[in-house]
Parts: sequence; C-alpha cells; structure tokens
Amino acid sequence: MKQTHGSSETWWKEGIIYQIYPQSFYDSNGDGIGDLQGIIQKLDYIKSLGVDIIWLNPIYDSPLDDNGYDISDYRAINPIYGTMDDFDEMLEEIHKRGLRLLMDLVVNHSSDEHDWFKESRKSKDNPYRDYYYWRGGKSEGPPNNWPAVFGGTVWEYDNATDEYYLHYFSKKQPDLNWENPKLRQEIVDIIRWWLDKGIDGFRLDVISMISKHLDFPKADGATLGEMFTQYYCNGPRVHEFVQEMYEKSLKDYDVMTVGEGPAITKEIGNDYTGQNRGELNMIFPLDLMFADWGPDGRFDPGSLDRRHIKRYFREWNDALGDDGWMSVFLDNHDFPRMVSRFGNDTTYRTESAKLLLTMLLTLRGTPSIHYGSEIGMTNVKLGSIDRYKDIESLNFYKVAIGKGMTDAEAIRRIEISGRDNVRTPMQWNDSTHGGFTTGKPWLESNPNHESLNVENEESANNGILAFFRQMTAFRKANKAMSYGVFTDLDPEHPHVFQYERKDVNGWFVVVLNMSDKITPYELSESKRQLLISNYTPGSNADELRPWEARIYSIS
Ligand code: TEU
Ligand code: CA
Repeated sequence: MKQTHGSSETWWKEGIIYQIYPQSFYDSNGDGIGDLQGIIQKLDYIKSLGVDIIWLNPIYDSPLDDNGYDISDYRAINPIYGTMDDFDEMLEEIHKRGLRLLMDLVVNHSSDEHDWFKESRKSKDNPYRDYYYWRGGKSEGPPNNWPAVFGGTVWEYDNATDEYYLHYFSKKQPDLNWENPKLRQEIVDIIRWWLDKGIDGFRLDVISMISKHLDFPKADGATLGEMFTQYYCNGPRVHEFVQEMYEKSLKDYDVMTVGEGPAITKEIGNDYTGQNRGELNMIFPLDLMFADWGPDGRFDPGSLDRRHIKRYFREWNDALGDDGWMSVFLDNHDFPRMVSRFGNDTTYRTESAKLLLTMLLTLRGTPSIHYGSEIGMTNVKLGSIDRYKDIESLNFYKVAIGKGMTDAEAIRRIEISGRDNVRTPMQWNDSTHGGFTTGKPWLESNPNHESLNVENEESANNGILAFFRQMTAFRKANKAMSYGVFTDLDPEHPHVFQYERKDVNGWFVVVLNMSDKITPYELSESKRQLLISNYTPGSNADELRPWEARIYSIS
C-alpha cells in the first residue's frame, strides 16, 4: 500500500484552507447568487489573506434541495454559478496565484434527479436498480424507522415499483449503494475526471457513512447522535471502500483529501488518516461541533465548557500522533459562526475573533478558515421563518411548531444553531447587501454589514483583517507552527488555553484567555519574548485581559 503521507513535510500539512460557500461569496452578474466569475474577481483578495487552499462547497448541477449537496450531474457546473469554461478559467487563475483548489465530493448520496436514480426507480430489473438501496414494499413496510437527518424517516416509499428507498438526509438525497462495484467504479471515474482537469483534491462529504449495516436493524428511541454512532457511520466495509477508491484514483496524483467525519472518534481517526492506510490525508472530525447539542440534536443547543475545546484538540493531537494528520477548524457551512458560538460577538467581537484566529493558526494540524472569519463575521437574527432558507431549519420549524413549540422558541433555536447563520453573503462594504450583489440576495445579508465589512477592515489599523494577515504570515514564517510538538501547558484551567509548539525550528508558547474575565495568570516560561498580541502592547505580565491572546517565543 502506497504511503498516503509520511511524517515528511508536505504542502497540505503546511497550507491554510479558506472555505468559500459559492452562493454567498460574490455575485458578478446581479442575479443575487454568488458565482465563479465572482470568485475570480476576488482571487487577489483571497491571495492577500496569506491562505493557500480554497475549499469550494459543491458547484455541480443540483436542484439545490440541500444547497448543492444533492448532485444531479457530477460532471456539470450548475448554471447558476456559470459554465465549465468559467470553471476552467477560475482554476487557471487560482493556480496562476500559487493557490490550490479542493472540490467538495458528495458521494454518500446523489440527487433524486440524477439520471442514475431516474433509471433506478423505473423497474426492479433496471441496470441501475442497485445503484441505490431498495427494500420492503407497501404490504410489509420499510425495514425500520430510523430517523433521517433532515426529519422524517430514512425510507421513502416509491409507488412506481412498490418499494422504499434509503435516504439518510432528505428524500431528494437517495443514498448510493457502495456495495455495488459498478457504482464504486462510477465514483472512481468521477474522481479521475476532476483530477485530470487539474484540481488539487477533495473534501469528501460524510465519507464515514458510505458503508451500511445491511440488516438495517430496528433502533427504537435512539437519538440522532446515537444513530450516527451506532448505525450510520463507520460501517463494516467503510475502510475497504475508501482504500479501493484511493488505490484506483487518488494515489496516482499529488493531491489532498479531507474526509468529513461524522462519528469518527479520536480512537479510530488513524484508521482513516494513518500514513500507511492508503485512505485519506486528514478528516474534519465533528465531535466538537456536536459537543454542546442536547439529545434532540442541533436545535437543542446547550453551552460548552471551555475545557471541552482544550480537551478536544489535546486528545485528537495525542491520538493521531505522528501517524495521522489533524485538521483545525471551529466552524464551516454547517455550524454557527465561531465568534458567535465560541467567542463573544458583542462586547469583545474584535478581541475574541482575533483570539480564535490565533488558535486556528497556532495549533498542530491544517487550519480551515470559513469565509468571513477574517473580518469576524457573526451569526444573523432574521426573526421570522420565511426569511430562512436551509432545509434543516425549515423542516425543524415545521415539526417543532406541529408539536406545540412556540414560534418565538423555534426561531430562538434557529438563530443560535441554524446553518443559515454561516451562509450569509460575504460583507465587502457598507453598501446595500454588503456589496455582495446589485440584485436581491438569495439569503439576506447580515444588517451588521454596514459597519462589519472588508472595506472598513482594510482601512482599520488594528482590525481583524490586518491581524489575520499578520497571523498567516507568522505561521508561514515558522515551520514549528506546522510540525512542532503540541503540549497543553495548563489542561485544568477553566478558560485559559496555554500551549507550546516546539521543534528544531522554534519554540513558542501561546496563551488564550477564552473568557470575558480579567484573569490573573502566571506564565510557565520565564525566558520569553512577546511576539504577537491581540491587544495593544503594554499587557500586564501576570494578568490576562478579556479574550487576550498572546504568542511568545521562548529562548
Ligand atoms: O454534513 C453532514 C453533517 O454531519 C451535518 O449536516 C450535520 O450532521 C447535520 O447538519 C446535523 O445537524 C454534510 C454537509 O456538510 C452538509 O452541508 C449536508 O447537508 C450533508 O452532509 C448532506 O450532504
Ligand atoms: Ca450570480
């Protein structure tokens, strides 16, 4: 088995990922939807951030039931984003600037409007029938009542052939049957088709879900989280499938892969990312993202003890060791804006945004920054359900109201934890819709764009944007930030995260006060020089100000 990666140094360990949600980044033709020409126009800005790898959420043909995570043609660009020529131009312009492009590959399921599914549902003996999972019938009913992620159950009855088909997500996202070698070959062909176009890798959607428990046992009363852990993820053949995919496609290219890993725990992280596994380079673990959810999942949000954040990074770092490789992120298009969820997006928005960016850019692992984090973009309060777009929030609202929850309570929960929070248009300036579009945006821009925008940040001297650029430059200038050993120097402190990064290239200590409290704090190293702080100099040596972040070099 060819090594997926040695402990050797490589671009995807040192690179910084910048995630672009295509619908929301920049609209070049005034139809209210971000597009590829819009991204091209902003590539110089992206380059100026000091990032290296663009992760683009799905831009393939799709009915947008789940905003593109329901693909109807894997080799076509959704016309709302532009043409394949626009894509080729964008890729060329990305490479011209020394940047790289990760595409988002969604192969646990397709759209129900994909030709494969249109064929599959035609008859029980159709050649494409076994590209999907069909079971049961009207008389015997579905195999079980497993809950679907976006509401209802995972089995949808199809009249035409009197059988049910499986969908872990929406009923317009039928799960692909990876038990079928023909389907697996189709995926290999798609991967090679895109890699031959010159892209630099993939983020693989819910890759831990592609192998099913084919007996589909009953699981009455389990929460969605328990379903992920016990039934939906890490199925019996998942490694066989991922290794075959790697062996037949990825291994022939100098590319990177990051698998989205629902229910991949630190104990099994290296089963997916170990250097000799021939599977993936890294994963996006989700256990921190789910950590403050109650039994009812996303819309049952709680609060998170700061020690949980420290423990997550420490334990994953220790579990992967030098064999696997970690990703470092605090939000993406599925989880609320990090400054609202893990920082303080009111009194200390600037300080806490800078602190969280410092954490992302000084921990061990490849950092992934969601668009807008470089200016501290926040969650949004839209107030009424008809202003929300995400299928997960809309379905939750319908069910919750149906069960008697008040509108106010349902909206409150969506405002805290819904996915539209982290998909609002990029805020370029203080003009209408934040300069994202001259038309009507597909999703409203956050009203705070009037003060919170790139233009204001560019002219601010102590702004978040300037700090972000300083931090990416610092990370690039110090390889110890990529490869240095990570040690948590104060695991027990309730809200101060103090850790060191150390190897032959350098020795640094990072101190982060993840709270609104002025905190008396004794630093562990005496021979230290303050390199970077998110407060103007003159910091009090034995006291940390609210959300104060400091980086020291140790001699
Ligand atoms: O996300 C899967 C996933 O784990 C999250 O959607 C989360 O579990 C869900 O929102 C529960 O609250 C991936 C994509 O990132 C997401 O955007 C898609 O909606 C989903 O898969 C289906 O493709
Ligand atoms: Ca457009």
